[in-house]
Amino acid sequence: MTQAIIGIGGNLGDRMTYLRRMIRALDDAECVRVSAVSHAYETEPWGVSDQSSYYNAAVRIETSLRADELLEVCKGIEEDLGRRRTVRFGPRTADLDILLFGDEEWVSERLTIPHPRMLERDFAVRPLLDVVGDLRMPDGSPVTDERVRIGRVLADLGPLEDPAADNVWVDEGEVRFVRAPFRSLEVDEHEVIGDWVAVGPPRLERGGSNSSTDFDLLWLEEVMNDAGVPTTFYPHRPGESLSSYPGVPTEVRLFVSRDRIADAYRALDEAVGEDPDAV
Ligand code: PH2
Ligand code: MG
Ligand code: MG
Repeated sequence: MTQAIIGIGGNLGDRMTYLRRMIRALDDAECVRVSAVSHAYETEPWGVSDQSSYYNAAVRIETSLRADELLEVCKGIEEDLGRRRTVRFGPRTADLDILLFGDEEWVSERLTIPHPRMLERDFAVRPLLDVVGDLRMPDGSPVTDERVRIGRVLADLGPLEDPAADNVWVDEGEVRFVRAPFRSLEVDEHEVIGDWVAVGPPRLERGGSNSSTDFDLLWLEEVMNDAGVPTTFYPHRPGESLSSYPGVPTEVRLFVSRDRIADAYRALDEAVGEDPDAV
């Protein structure tokens, strides 16, 4: 596992929503887990002067990917979030830059880590210091805001939802996301295969396969199997994509035999018990 810091930002559309989507998309990516999120900052646009102010933040992740693989994940998210324009330093909805990747240094045509000009940029350094207080560059020198001179912070917009901090993701007042340990089981009657029916956390928003959901379902599988309730994944176990097109996500579902649903509820009750963290 490598700890990496990704600077995120944008200055088109609903900037706060784009920050949230970027964080969510990172946490949803395979082999990536968000472990801390900075405040959101409004920052002075730098580069092309005739553009509106940016919202910037930093995300700390833990990942088993290599840096060049992580770059592809970031590019994919930018594309999914509608980034089309390629004006250098110009306006954009979603920009994800790998600032630091463990203590690794990378220099290639596509990727330079640490991000070469990050220490000059208030919009990179300020959020970065939120997520890692005592941070060092690969050469051992500390990250400080002493050298910042461009892209100044105009406003501290306060904390963003942190998917690592809570097992409930509240998005614009709505509970969107529930993480293990969870105490209520949703039986999805729309997902039935023979005598099997799909179960999962009471997640209100269903989407493509994602690492957090995979994590939740693997946890649930363990709870069920420990209690002797058989389960099966369909179309494949989390992480074992059968697709020959890695970019095409498949939604992984966990199934329980219909005649064991009562046992499934009981198993979950017993497993979670008085766990104060369970939701
Ligand atoms: N990104 C740019 C160009 N200029 N200015 C601010 N304030 N924040 C940014 O993230 C930013 C920028 C190109 O990536
Ligand atoms: Mg950038
Ligand atoms: Mg970029």
